[in-house]
Amino acid sequence: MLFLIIVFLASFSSFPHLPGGKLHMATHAEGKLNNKLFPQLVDVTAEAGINFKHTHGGAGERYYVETMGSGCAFLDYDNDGDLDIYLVNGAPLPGYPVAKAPKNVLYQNQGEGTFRDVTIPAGVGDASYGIGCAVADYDNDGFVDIYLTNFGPNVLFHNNGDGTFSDVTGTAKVGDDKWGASAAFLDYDNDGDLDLYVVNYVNFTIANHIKCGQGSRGIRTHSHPDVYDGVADVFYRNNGDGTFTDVTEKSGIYNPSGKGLGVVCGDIDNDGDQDIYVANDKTPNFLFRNNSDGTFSEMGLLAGVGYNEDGVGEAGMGVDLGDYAWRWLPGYFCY
Ligand SMILES: [Ca+2]
Ligand SMILES: [Ca+2]
Ligand SMILES: [Ca+2]
Ligand SMILES: [Ca+2]
Repeated sequence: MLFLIIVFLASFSSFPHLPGGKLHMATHAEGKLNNKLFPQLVDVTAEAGINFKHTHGGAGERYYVETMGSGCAFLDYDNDGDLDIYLVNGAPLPGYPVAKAPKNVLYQNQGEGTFRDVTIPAGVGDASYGIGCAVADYDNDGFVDIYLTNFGPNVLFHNNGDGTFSDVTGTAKVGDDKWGASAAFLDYDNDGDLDLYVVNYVNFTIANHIKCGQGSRGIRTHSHPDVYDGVADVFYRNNGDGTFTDVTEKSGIYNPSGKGLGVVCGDIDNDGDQDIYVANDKTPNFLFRNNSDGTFSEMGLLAGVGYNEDGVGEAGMGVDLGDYAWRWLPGYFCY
């Protein structure tokens, strides 16, 4: 260990930008010099023109849905070469003033470090209770589209290519109405169009809300995920004509025990097709291995990624995929 530390320090002492070859922390006064060595991130939210504020829409009842959300996406919706931002928001729950109803927001990148709110002209100010979103060009027309996972019916916005979007949820048949958490586009059947995996969380509704806390002391808390049952995720096959077909059961994806919050796709076994990993909250995670015939086999337990090292389902909420060991094989991080 000592050797490693010496090597580490010695490597820094060789940098010509450090006076005297000494290692020291960057200060604001030294920012320009040391930014080359120690990149710094600066909060530019306000000066970039972004004033979005997320609200969970609660008024004190502590509905479970208040504890989740919300997602966002970077996307170049206008194909001008810079990334724009779409931010998902909550919605009024019982008791919350409707006059202050929040909406999702789309910011157009102006190309000079600033953004402009184009939500209204773009037609993407969905007022549903938003949880997450996924962006991709599902119809291969060259313009990225937006899919929203809501607490309530999901929404698909088709990019019209002229700065506006159209809600095509009904036509596309992708408006699953359960509590959607995340979604991912992937071409599971390698036919050239993107299919859609939708992660659903639990069966909580306003009607079946369970009050938690210590009522005698006037203390109200949000509930634990164990209070509600999981619900099955939904998997849609892209028909290539603007519509999708629900293939959840046919593909072997259906499993109502999962309390999903995150999803990532990738070819984890290097056999040429996309596999799916779902992070579940307090229930075993799913690893759906693509069988290359339109079906999947769930093998989270066998692959060692269903539970933690104690054999317990973890509070999976987000997930990413990467080759952390640089072996040209994907590895998972789940948290
Ligand atoms: Ca752009
Ligand atoms: Ca498109
Ligand atoms: Ca496909
Ligand atoms: Ca595969």
